[in-house]
Amino acid sequence: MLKLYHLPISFNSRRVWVALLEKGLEFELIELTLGGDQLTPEFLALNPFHHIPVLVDEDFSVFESLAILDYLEAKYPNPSLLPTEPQDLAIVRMVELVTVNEFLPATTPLTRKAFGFGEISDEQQQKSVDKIETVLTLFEQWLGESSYFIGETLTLADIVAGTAIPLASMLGISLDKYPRITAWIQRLMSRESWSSTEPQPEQIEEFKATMKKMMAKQS
Ligand SMILES: N[C@@H](CCC(=O)N[C@@H](CS)C(=O)NCC(=O)O)C(=O)O
Repeated sequence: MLKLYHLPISFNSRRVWVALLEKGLEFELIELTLGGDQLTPEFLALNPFHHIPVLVDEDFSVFESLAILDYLEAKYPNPSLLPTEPQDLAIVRMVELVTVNEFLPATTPLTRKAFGFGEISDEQQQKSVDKIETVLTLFEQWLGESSYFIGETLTLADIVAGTAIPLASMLGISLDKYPRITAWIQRLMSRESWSSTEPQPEQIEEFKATMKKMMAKQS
């Protein structure tokens, strides 16, 4: 059976978890705390960079969440989560990469501040907010009048962006200016794959405590 090494509050692993559910696959979840259990020889053999998620499929293991999503799509193509039309495929890839390379890094300083892990300057705060607003403006435009990024079909674009974008409002960035994104988030949250993988407040608190302990050890 497929095995997913993950942490429920990780955006990087939740996108894989949602894809497994959307594909209706059977899998086992192996939860790490990231409080040091990612540094064991057993886990380092799966990913020398000690990152979750890792997917193990019999004797083959994959790390890097976007590579895992591609593997799942190629190996278990039904239901399909990737379009074949060239422009649609380009949009899916752009949404995935803008989410991981632009949106999530811009949220990092704001998350650290919100978690009480450090202060940031007004300039840094504004830079992050501006970058997030640029992503939101683009996604609002790309969603257009459709239910999902690619018409009426859920794709990897919705999974990757839709498990990350709600963080903007949690960090105090209002989504009022983005009615299409707001409706799309509601649509996604009504899916079983989203509601059943929603991080719980106690899991967030537990993770904060683990991080605080690790930061104290490092200082
Ligand atoms: N680019 C990687 C990023 C994975 C990643 O950063 N995972 C974090 C949790 S969100 C992690 O495992 N951190 C533990 C560590 O660095 O030791 C992916 O998309 O899979």
